[in-house]
Amino acid sequence: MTPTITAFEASPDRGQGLARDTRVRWAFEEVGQPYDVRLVSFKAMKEPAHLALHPFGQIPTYEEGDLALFETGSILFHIAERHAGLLPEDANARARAITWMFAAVSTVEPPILELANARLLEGDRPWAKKRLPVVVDRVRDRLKQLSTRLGEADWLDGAFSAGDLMMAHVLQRLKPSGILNEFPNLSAYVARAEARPAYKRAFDAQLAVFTGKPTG
Ligand code: GTB
Repeated sequence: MTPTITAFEASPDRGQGLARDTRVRWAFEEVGQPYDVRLVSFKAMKEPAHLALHPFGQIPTYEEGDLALFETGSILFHIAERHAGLLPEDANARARAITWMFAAVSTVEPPILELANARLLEGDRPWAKKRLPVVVDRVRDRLKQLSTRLGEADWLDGAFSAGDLMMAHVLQRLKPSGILNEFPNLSAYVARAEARPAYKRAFDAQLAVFTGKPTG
């Protein structure tokens, strides 16, 4: 059965690939699993039919038969568990790759989101100018730690895994800020991830929603 995911009908990033359906599309492309997409408006995301799938009224969701999932961490894990290509066979290496998936969403993504919110949602608050450097420093600290761990390696733990997919997509959100460029090994890491054919297919598919032009 072909899984169906949801994505923004009109993504605020205008097809830059920053919305989280991109990471799910990318995972499908890495493992060669075809998928369908149902586009939803901001209004529909808050209505009962969508809330039944996603209690927080967000995208993406994942449906396959009578299984419905939300949260990209869980969706990626589900895809990676059921198909070869995103998690190593060796049990310990697999556990470490899963650890990087968690690290991406629970340790690296939060300060990056805080920065996005500080800039986009709170920029006009009276305290915004004072707070921003604190938030930027928090992101920098986290990137410094990640950069040290990655070192000169191509990927976080051996071969490319779901952990790298998640981490690279999380880091992409920083590109407009310029902070990523302060860490050349991390920008090279993201560029390496973006050069993967599977990423390109996923990116083109989400861009096609914005341009209205079919891919392929
Ligand atoms: N933790 C959840 C997950 O990983 O699945 C978070 C899901 C989430 O934040 N979804 C966002 C959403 O539905 C879209 S991706 N937001 C609508 C709402 O909450 O009402 C976040 C996103 C949105 C826009 C941009 N952008 O424009 O650059 C980037 C990322």
